[in-house]
Amino acid sequence: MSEVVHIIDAESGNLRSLQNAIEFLGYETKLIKDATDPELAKATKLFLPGVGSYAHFVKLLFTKGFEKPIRDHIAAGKPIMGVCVGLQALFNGSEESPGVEGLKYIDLELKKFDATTKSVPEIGWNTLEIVGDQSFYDLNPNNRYYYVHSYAAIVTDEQVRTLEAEGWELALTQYGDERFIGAVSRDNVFATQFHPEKSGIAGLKVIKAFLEGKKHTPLPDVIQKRDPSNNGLTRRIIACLDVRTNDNGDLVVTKGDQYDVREKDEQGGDVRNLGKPVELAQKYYDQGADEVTFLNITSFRNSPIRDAPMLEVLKRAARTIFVPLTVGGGIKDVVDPDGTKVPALEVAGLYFRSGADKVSIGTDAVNAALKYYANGNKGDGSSPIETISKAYGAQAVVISVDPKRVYVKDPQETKNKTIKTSFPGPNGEEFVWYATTVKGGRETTDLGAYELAQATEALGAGEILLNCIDKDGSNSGYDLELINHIKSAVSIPVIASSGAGKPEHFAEVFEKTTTDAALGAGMFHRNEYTVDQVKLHLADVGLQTRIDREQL
Ligand code: 1PR
Repeated sequence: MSEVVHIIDAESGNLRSLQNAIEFLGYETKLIKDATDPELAKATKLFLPGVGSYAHFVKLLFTKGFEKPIRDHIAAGKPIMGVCVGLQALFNGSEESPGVEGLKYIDLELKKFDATTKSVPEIGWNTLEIVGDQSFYDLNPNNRYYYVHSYAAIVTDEQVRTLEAEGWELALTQYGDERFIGAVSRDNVFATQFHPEKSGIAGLKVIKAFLEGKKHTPLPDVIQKRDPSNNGLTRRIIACLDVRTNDNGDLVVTKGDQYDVREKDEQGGDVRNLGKPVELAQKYYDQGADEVTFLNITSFRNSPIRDAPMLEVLKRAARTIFVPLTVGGGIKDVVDPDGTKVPALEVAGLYFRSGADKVSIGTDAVNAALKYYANGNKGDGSSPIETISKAYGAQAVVISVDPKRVYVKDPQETKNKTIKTSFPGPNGEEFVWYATTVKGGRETTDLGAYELAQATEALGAGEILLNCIDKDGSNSGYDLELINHIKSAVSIPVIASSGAGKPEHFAEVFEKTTTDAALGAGMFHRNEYTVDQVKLHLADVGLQTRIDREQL
């Protein structure tokens, strides 16, 4: 019988991915939801994962009575591993939640990253530097690990020396010009700010080393020099799967031209079928995709119950794919066919519990932004962006924007922000704004994409997935003007999407814009290029990417 590993479940977020990673390594997992569960005292190896806001998580630990059993576990010398906000809980407190005290094992406060020079949250793959002459728990400074957070234990040299003197082993991570604790350990306590369960094989090795009690490992013979470009993050490549039911009722990956996913009439007019969602997702993970996104493109017609196949897709994909998974389509308040109201927070919860790390909101984000402006540039707390972000953290809420170019002769013709375009309109118009659309491009609104991005950031979104209907499926490269336009609107990360047709287009978007990630769909589905070919090309032109060379 396999050994059971216990995970504290303060009900603050998705633990499915961590369970999947531990189970993939051959262990059984048991979630502990109740601090009085006798199994908790008997647990040998304990995980303390946390996502979302610091106050939310730490308060749950205290109110649900987990503080004492955690302290008893640590005092008994039994191994415990904190992940993300689980690491943060070991500190005194956080600037995020003034007055909320942490477990105070590490005498330091967490601070917010400076968003004036870089995107915040930090979302992406960063390295770490081990302080001292040996590594701990298989952390490898040549590997990349997945981070997603706005607050961190930002440290000075002096604080590092003090913590070392107190017996803490440290691995430090640099994001832009700020350096923070990426991993920390002392005696039986170990914690990582990054998500090992979302860091490919490199991350699984860290979990494995913890579970096997393999504390100290030699550092690699050669430690690659850190490349400070792009604030230390690799160029993030995302594979996107537009999923829908075809005319035979099967769930397929499809791909449109400017959002039209049906073959031409003379070819039968069927929904284009490019493969099975889980198989393709696995293929792209194996090829080195840094993230996989599933968009249920006709979800606005369905109820969450009838969306069950998408939940199943996620559950299956999350079992063997250890990079972040995003799911979009139908994240909104819905009414089931039997009349039951299901709030968006619950719909999102279904996806998180099935293994999604982020949800992406399209149509309903436009509704929320319109309401925000009508309400004097304020949210009222009721939009799905606000409710999901409050419960699961801003990093879990992606806004999927489906914009279309609108040409004008004079910026005065619209209340939306325009740009002077290098590609004038059909009548020589020199200015353009981007109209947002809803319901998969079927309806166009008079809200600009720039305005949508700003409103949704203010409401608590953590990332923008920036599509472009004019470019979708065109293989002609990204709309660089649109990407720069939206990047100038927000400080949250932006994912460039629509138009990628060859590896050179990825290089172009990273070189000519400050996009935080680039997404491709059709060129991968049609087997024209693989994700690793894109990464090889980026490496050739001097853009760093993540390559997971580890083996378990
Ligand atoms: O409005 O919250 O229910 O979400 C619906 C989601 O489905 C939105 O994220 C919306 O972008 C997406 N969607 C709806 N209809 C379509 C369609 O194609 N008919 N697809 C659609 C969006 C855009 C990208 C695509 C890139 C890259 N597809 O996901 O993968 O454009 O393509 P390329 O690299 O081949 O050019 P809601």
